[in-house]
Amino acid sequence: MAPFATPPIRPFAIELDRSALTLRPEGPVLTRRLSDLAGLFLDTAAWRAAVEDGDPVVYTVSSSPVPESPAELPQSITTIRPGDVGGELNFTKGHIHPRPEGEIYLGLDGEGGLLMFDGTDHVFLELSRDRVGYIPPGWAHRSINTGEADYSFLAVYPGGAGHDYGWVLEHGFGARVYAGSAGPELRPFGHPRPEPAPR
Ligand code: S6P
Ligand code: ZN
Repeated sequence: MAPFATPPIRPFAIELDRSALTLRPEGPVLTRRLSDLAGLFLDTAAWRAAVEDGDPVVYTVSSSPVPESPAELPQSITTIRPGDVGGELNFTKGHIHPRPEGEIYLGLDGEGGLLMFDGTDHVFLELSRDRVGYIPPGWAHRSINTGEADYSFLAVYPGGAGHDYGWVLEHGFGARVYAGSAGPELRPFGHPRPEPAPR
């Protein structure tokens, strides 16, 4: 058998609860509030006002117990609440895998999509229920709730890929997604960077 960085876990079944949008057995659950998304929305004044006005939860990430270790394939369900900051629709922080490895998303519920950026080109994939999005190695990825209810998707990713959030603060995503009068509107930039958030 190949050597493992951590002892391999035994085979087991994972139940995807379609109504609770959780995985069972459940591993760590992460909650991200608006204050955790400092420096990411373009309208810094609107972001600060919303943080001071209750700092709402923007998304949760509920994982199975498969560890983030090399050679494992962890999974998680992300649920993004609906809403916007200065018109920019709620999103996940977004990251790039420092070890360039691919990832699979499966849309579960609600309306939303996947914005990807390789430092030059950006691609937006609408990813509603039962659509599978493929994130190739080397592409930063962020999910966006474009609807009026919660948006959920399943992610399956290489456990040794890692998550670099600083790259996104530095490079952005090449585009932002806004609430438009006729639905979500993708606005590519050259846009100004948001002011750095106060520490
Ligand atoms: C992990 C995968 C997802 C995200 C989750 C939250 O590689 O892409 O599980 O971690 O959607 O997004 P973020 O950008 O805050 O990690
Ligand atoms: Zn990822």
